[in-house]
Amino acid sequence: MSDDKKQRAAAAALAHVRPGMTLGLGTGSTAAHFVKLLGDQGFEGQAIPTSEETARLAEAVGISLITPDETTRIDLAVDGADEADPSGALIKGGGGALLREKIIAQQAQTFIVIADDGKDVVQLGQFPLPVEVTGFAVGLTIQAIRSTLAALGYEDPSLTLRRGEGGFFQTDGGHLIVDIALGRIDEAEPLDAALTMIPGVVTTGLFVGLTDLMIFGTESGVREAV
Ligand code: ABF
Repeated sequence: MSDDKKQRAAAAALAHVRPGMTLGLGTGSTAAHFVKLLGDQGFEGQAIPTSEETARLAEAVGISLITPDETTRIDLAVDGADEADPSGALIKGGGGALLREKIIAQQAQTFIVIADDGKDVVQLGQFPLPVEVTGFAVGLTIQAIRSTLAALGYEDPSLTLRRGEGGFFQTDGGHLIVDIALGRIDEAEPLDAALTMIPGVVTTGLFVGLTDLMIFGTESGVREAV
């Protein structure tokens, strides 16, 4: 069962936590297992949550939280993913927390990804790529995204503004998310760069060159990949 695998991956990540660390806490169900286990072991340190959802959970289990402005160092960030390829490139953002997750992952001294082994893929792209956009001129931004994708050889992919309760989904930062069904992504880094350059695009769910360790939960245990 994939939840057992997520639990195993989360438990294995605990071995990398030291007392006194400043941690980045990810978002999603796998990261939630990590947060709960951290609380259970009475973590003596401080943490920055990557979403309001994670903040609520961390507070509930007694983890001391700080804001990013209260520190100049994040020792370790632990987060989930929607897809991870052999190079450690990720698609994230299925949970809508990609902006804060990406900031924390990039700033952390060490970034560990925890996931069930179903997230371990040879090629990114089966999972629709989340792109966080501002609400202002969102139609024009979507047009610019389409043009950029066409220029990169992605023929007419479907772009969907993510829906939420009572309308369009809003991120913790008040932005919208466009999910892009690309099918396969051959060059993640240039795609991330090209999309991120578009005014109106806040960030993409492509995390390239940030992962230090991947821990996949399997039927019988965990498998690590760097
Ligand atoms: C979050 O974890 C998101 O970036 C990603 O979409 C999600 C994966 O969810 P789960 O751990 O529930 O599979 O970090």
